[in-house]
Amino acid sequence: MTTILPVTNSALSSPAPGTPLRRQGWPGLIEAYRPFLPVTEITPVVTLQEGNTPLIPVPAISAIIGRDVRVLVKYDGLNPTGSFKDRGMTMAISKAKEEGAKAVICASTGNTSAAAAAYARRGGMRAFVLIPEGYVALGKLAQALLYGAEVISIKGNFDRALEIVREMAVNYPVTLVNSVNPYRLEGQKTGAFEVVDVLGDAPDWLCIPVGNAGNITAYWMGFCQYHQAKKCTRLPQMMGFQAAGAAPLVTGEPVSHPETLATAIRIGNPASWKQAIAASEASRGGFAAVTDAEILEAYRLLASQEGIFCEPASAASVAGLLKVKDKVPAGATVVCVLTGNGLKDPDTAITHSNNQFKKGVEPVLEAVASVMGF
Ligand code: AN7
Repeated sequence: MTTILPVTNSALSSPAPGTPLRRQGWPGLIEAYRPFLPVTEITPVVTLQEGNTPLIPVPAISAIIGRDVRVLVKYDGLNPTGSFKDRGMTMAISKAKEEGAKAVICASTGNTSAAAAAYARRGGMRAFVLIPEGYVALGKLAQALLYGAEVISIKGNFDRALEIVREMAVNYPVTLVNSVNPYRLEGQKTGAFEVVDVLGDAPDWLCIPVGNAGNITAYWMGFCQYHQAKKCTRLPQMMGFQAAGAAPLVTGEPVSHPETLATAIRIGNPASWKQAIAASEASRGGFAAVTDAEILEAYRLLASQEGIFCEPASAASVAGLLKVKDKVPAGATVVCVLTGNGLKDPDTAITHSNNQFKKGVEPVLEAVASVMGF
């Protein structure tokens, strides 16, 4: 006979970091990291149990770098809506609800819109999303629509969309949930906490794709806060990578017409520009640009050699690491953040897979065996 144990509140409290039970009892990142977050007992927590994503060793990439460098990827594409934006959105939407908001708005290259839509609807709010027409990957648009967002596409790029929603939030009863909303970064900093909780300390390098520069800012906040709390003994060097056609932090100038196949980071004037520079300087890190060809190379490598499907923008972190691999200290531990799931952008995968499937084969055993080469 099976004994059914009563469900207790302990299943909802923060599990001890690093224990095997972590995943099983995971309550979402607000409950898991409550002491580090600006929430109170009256904050209505809107959660989809985001966070606690795997930190996966990538031996093929480590081997390319050599010199005993250990590379792991923080696979944040396994969050509920398929990107790291869920970390920020659980906080932003919970706080918006606490403040009585009825509607939220964001500009987005796609992932923010999907996360805002999911969390806002779950929290009982309207979600308005402004997207650049023709430059949002299909999966992201599908999500925003199905979650029930009110989607508006503009004949302009992300930077223009962000200007518009910032003004909208000043003039109309809608709460802005782009990363200029400080609660977004508070939620996103938990990515750094999780990396430290699993590794037992901060890595030597943290490689991260940079678009609007919110996430690099948030990770740095997280590492610094954990360092102050003595959860880690050191701080990582923050290495930010941008697409070559949208690399204002590398060139030092806003880009008025950003272009890259990695549409998630097709951003020319990052909102958190100053904070990102500060993080890079304080950590003795840096910024570099990677071409679309280099992004695609890393994207295919991750999938075909490691079994990890991320979206092109996410692969910029690995492309960047490979580009500057000779600068990695021997024996270093490097974490690359894979911000979004590859399923977000099936078009790019199919167009750039370098692989073909055999079409139109007769439905008989011999014909199938023959195309298999037997
Ligand atoms: C997969 O969704 O800006 O430097 O509107 O979707 O914090 O902007 C997305 C950005 C990296 C860059 N990887 O992060 C949006 C949006 C993926 C992304 C970034 C984004 P930030």
